[in-house]
Amino acid sequence: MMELSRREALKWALVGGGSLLFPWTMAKPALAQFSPQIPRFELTFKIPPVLNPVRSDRDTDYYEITLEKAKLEILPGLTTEIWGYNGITPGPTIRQRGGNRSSGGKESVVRFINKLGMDGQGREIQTTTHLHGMASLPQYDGYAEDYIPDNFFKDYFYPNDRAATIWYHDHALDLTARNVYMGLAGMYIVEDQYELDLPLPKGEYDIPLILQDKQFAVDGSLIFDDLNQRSLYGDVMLVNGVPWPRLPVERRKYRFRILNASASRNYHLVLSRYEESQSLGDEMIVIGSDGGLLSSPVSLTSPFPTLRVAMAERYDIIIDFSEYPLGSEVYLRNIGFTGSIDTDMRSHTLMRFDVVKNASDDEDIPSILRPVKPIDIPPDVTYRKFRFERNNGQWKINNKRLFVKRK
Ligand SMILES: [Cu+2]
Repeated sequence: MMELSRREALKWALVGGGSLLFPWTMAKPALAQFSPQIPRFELTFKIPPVLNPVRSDRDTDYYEITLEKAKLEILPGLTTEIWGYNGITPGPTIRQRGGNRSSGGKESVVRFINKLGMDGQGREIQTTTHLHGMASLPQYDGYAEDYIPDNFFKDYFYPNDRAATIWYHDHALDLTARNVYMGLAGMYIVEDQYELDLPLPKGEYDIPLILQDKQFAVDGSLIFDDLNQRSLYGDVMLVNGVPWPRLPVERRKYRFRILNASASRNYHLVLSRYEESQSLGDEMIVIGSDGGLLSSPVSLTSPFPTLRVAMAERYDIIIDFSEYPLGSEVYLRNIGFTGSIDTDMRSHTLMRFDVVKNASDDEDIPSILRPVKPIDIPPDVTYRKFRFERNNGQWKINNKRLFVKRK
């Protein structure tokens, strides 16, 4: 496609009735406005605060999180209402000691208190919490209709038996996309003794990167328009809730825990020394995925392959900034389909790392991270086939529709 400036694109869209230049997912309503424009790579990178337990006993840590609305300054000078865990988005990070009980692993109980109240249409905001990646018992899994009523709480019990980067988010029937988009998402990190003993970057060098895209109205409010459950692509890229942040880094290794908490957007991530194009030889080393540490690290060196991160997926990566001279600017770019209404590539670049300080580390990424036992598949195993699709506006599995009785 031709490269068009924002203004030209708008003009052409008006001429073409909004249908010529844009894929069908970008229907007319989304074209009505772009988010307020802000300069990129100026806002300070933020790390969601780590939540302390309200109490602990020998086997269990107990946490409390309140779901509430808040008004935040996300775009400079504007106020945005969000629905957040403890009034922030992303919510606080839970960093939980897990794994074997014999080596210090603990269970956790998280009390989620619903103080969200009503949505813009005057309906009670229904919510339930799913801890995505935890093998929770059914009663703590956050089924889509297992609501926490307004002004009630629910205690969720988590075994923490596998070390991994996982996340908690709203899971309400039909409204998950909206509720997560409004802010109900947070990271939950399970660590065990085995992983803590490995020479991987820790503490301030172990950083979450929660990726989201959103669309804002001129007054700063969030626009949620999923085009009747088809898709939603924003034109503002946020990392840990901050649009296009810049992170000053030292010349050493960092571990980043990447979570795609976007509604529809897939990422094909690469590092680049250029803001709007690829440089060669920039390396990300993948050490973990949804299930925790990989058996061995995998090096991804630009331009290909890229790190593909689908919605809700997590990847843990190492970036060694000692590969870059002091003063370098390194961009985290998404070279995949941007899907958004922005035609000037702004959504292709998510954040910038500024290499500002000499440093050293003695972390040597081990060639074996965690030996993974292959699964033995018994010879008499039964195979079943599930076909997921949507037709005539209905979601179906094997051509059957789940019948849901609405109140
Ligand atoms: Cu999930």
